[in-house]
Amino acid sequence: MKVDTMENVVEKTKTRKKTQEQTDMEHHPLESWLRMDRIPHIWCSTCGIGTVVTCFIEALKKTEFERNDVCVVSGIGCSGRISGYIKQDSFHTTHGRAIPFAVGLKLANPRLKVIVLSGDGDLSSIGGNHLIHTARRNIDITIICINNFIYAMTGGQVAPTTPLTAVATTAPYGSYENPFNLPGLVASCGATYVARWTALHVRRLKTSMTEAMQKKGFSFVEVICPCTTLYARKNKLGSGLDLMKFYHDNSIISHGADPKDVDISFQSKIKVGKFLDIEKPSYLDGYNKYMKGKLGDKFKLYGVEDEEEH
Ligand SMILES: Cc1ncc(C[n+]2csc(CCOP(=O)(O)OP(=O)(O)O)c2C)c(N)n1
Ligand code: SF4
Ligand SMILES: [Mg+2]
Repeated sequence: MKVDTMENVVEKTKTRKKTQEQTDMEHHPLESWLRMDRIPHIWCSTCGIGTVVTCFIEALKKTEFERNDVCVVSGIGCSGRISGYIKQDSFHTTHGRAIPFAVGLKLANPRLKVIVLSGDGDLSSIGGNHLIHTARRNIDITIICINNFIYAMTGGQVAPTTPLTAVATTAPYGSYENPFNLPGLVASCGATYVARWTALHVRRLKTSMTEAMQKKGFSFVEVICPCTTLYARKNKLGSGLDLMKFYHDNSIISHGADPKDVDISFQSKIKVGKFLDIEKPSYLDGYNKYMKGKLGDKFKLYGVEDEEEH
């Protein structure tokens, strides 16, 4: 039998190691959660949306939900593309209609965990009415709102979230409209969980996403996210790295802050944190309790697996 020399053994080990490294590099660590046939994605280099996707998948992995029970819904926009890349039951709906679509899914099959991932324009402009009424009804869905302060996909127009004086394609001298404070809006309408982070706060963002998904009722996580190609360029804010540095230097962790006090002004301090985490009956809890009270035994509880629990 031929015995390998020491040099041969070292060489073979090196080759084996290299092959393993190459294989690792060829495989994305979240491959089983992504529709790899759609990669490369459309997002610009240094856009923050990819970070949100990674955080979301990591957060979802931490929950107890069966993958078959999780649905992801998006509207239209750069952020809205998320539903196309995540390998879950997912729906890329029409502009502004992600929430009603999600509500329909949830009410038709209350066993599902329904999560909306979409943009600030989609959710608070054309979809604003759905946002406030779904929060008011405390419907048991989770919303992750990617706020890049503009309509990015269509060229950087002013949005209901554009800070006063920030420049957009439709506001070349700066915006003179008062923007929404989204955490304040949804909290005042009836949300049960409200948090805000930036795309820099990956660890905290993941934790909030997991908490939001596990919360019963309407939960909302806002992610302040760099749009380098349009918002940063129009406002001369530098590169994606500069924006991350800005978030680092200007975010103030303010757990428990009153959501009505967390407005964002142009390039000033950003309050981040978990602002609200309360218990109250969800829409279906309220429906079941009310109707049971009215109809007694004639009423069959809806969406409750074990009637005895109620
Ligand atoms: C009914 C309708 N109106 C307008 C549009 C054009 N449109 C597509 S995406 C978009 C804005 C998206 O902004 P946002 O939700 O903030 O997503 P972003 O691209 O910033 O991630 C608009 C106005 C459309 N597709 N459908
Ligand atoms: S235009 Fe802005 S939001 Fe859209 S992919 Fe590029 S950087 Fe991201
Ligand atoms: Mg946007």
